[in-house]
Amino acid sequence: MNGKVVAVAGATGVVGRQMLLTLEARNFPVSKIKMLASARLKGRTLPFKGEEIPVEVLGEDSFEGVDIALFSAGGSTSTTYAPAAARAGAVVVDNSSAWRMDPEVPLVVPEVNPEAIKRHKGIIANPNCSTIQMVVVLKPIHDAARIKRVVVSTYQAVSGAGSAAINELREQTRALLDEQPYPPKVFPHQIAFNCIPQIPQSGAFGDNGYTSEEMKMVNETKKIMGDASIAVTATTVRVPVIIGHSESVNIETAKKLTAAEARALLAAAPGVIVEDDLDHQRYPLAVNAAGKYDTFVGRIREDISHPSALDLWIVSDNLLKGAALNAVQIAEHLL
Ligand code: 25A
Ligand code: L14
Repeated sequence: MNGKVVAVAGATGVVGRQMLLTLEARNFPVSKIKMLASARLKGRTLPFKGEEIPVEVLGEDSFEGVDIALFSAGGSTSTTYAPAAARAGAVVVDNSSAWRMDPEVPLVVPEVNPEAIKRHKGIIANPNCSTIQMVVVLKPIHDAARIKRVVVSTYQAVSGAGSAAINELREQTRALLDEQPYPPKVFPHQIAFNCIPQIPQSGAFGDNGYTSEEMKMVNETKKIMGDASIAVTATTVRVPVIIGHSESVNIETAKKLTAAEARALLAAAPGVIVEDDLDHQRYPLAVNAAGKYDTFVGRIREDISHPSALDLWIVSDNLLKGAALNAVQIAEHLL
């Protein structure tokens, strides 16, 4: 038995459940698993490797003997409990935004900056989902041609906002098809048959007019890539998709890359699959990326409005590479 004691904080959530499935699917060496959630879920059980494990209430005393703690229970929970877990001797991999921009905390995408992991002092931050799938594609392009500026628009799935948001899209779609009213609850406007340019749905806009999701893409990209000179602007949009974030990305480089050169660089990049066959109408789609570990890129072309820029379409499963898988990959590096 040289497996690890692993705790999952927020185990009952949409991301927490994918963490459990990913630990199982990748045969992570687990000697004991602790399922942690809020008091509301007390008495429930969750399956792991064929066993039903009782859900425990998350508290300061939950982490005795825990080696690795995966957190996905929101920012305020991580702010309160991640330091307690680290003090108890666990290494925390935190999915929330609470610690990401703390200069003492590494912000890691293993395909991009694995070397940052060893600088941790007990907490490692998992980046924002939209940022993760973008930087795995930016990294090989930056190494080859130095990125000067990125302009991105996202098309984000409702699962990023949790299980109540998934229910709202499903129930509202059904209601509207039946010509019944369904007033929005999770989202500020109707999400069925619509697009909402505000993520998170509950967040205020900043003084500069950007949302916090947009500013995460700006700031986290610079930190993960280790290059504050990369200029980024983002518009993040919620669309009526259940799983899979899509992104339209324009990348201006110092050195010109042809579309063929970019395609070759991306075909060799870890965690990236080029899906770009116009003759057969093949390009990345959210419904195909759902359930997959890779980040898919297509519609790779030279920007006709600029001498040295590319346009790309990037899609990945927001709950896997965007959250649970990236966290488990970080934990694998800790082994
Ligand atoms: O804005 P915040 O605070 O930063 O949080 C944003 C939310 O985004 C998700 C995560 O939601 C988070 O709560 N999230 C975080 N990182 C993400 C990422 N990288 C991400 N999403 C995408 N990508 P979630 O639904 O995935 O998970 C929430 C989990 O956290 C547990 N939790 C919440 N508060 C807690 C806590 N655990 C311990 N202590 C606390 N104080 C939460 O457990 C869940 O596991 P739970 O017990 O609160 O609820 C579990 C299930 O209950 C149902 N449910 C949800 N909301 C309600 C509800 N039932 C009734 N009423 C509700 N209002 C759901 O079925 C849920 O799965
Ligand atoms: O910062 O789609 O990780 O609502 C993840 C889910 C941000 C919002 C994060 C979404 C959140 C995002």
